[in-house]
Amino acid sequence: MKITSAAFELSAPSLDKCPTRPLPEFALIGRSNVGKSSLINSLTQRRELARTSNTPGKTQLLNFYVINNAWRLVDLPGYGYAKVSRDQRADFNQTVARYLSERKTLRLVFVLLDSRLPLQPVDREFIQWLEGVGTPFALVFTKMDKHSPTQGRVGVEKIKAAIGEWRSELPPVFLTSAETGAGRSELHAAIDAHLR
Ligand SMILES: Nc1nc2c(ncn2[C@@H]2O[C@H](COP(=O)(O)OP(=O)(O)O)[C@@H](O)[C@H]2O)c(=O)[nH]1
Ligand SMILES: [Mg+2]
Repeated sequence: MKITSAAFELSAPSLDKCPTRPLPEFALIGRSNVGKSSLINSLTQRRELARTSNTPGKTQLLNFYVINNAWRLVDLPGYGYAKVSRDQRADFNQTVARYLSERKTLRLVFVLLDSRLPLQPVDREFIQWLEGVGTPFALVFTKMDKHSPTQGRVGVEKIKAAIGEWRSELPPVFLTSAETGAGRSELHAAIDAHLR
């Protein structure tokens, strides 16, 4: 897939503020700092399209990016962030929940997991919730450059095994690094397949 254009469209605080022009959407979600914004930059090969930061909970809106004037990437607020008030968190959880369960144009959700960590309870809860909703999703392991290939594989296998404890079949899995661009072409191919 060739990325010919990538542009920020808008940030939405609620479902009724999301873009109305119907384009297929691919959403990224995961805990704060898992690498959502970095992956958007890597996928689009634009260094500063999505803001990356070290401040958990800073991205509290649904951020829409139009790619090739044909589809969107959607950077969703991270779940499980700590530095946001309880009220705000509840708000955003509800907006994200509604987006993930009601958005007609949503084709696939990329659930990002840090390849260096065991499956976190909040990740498990989210994945199980998403399964209940029935929205198609894939697992994207991030920061694969941060360890040796062997270490990385072991970590990923552990998380897959943890998910396999309640699922008979794993969703599609991608191993990525925003640093090296690993997994980019595989993700492009997955998006391409959903656009046909
Ligand atoms: N080494 C490495 N660092 C990454 C990678 N992806 C993200 N990061 C770093 O992790 C931090 C959080 O990334 P960010 O994209 O802002 O996460 P977000 O909160 O999920 O949007 C930043 O310091 C990034 O530079 C990666 O693939 N490799
Ligand atoms: Mg971000």
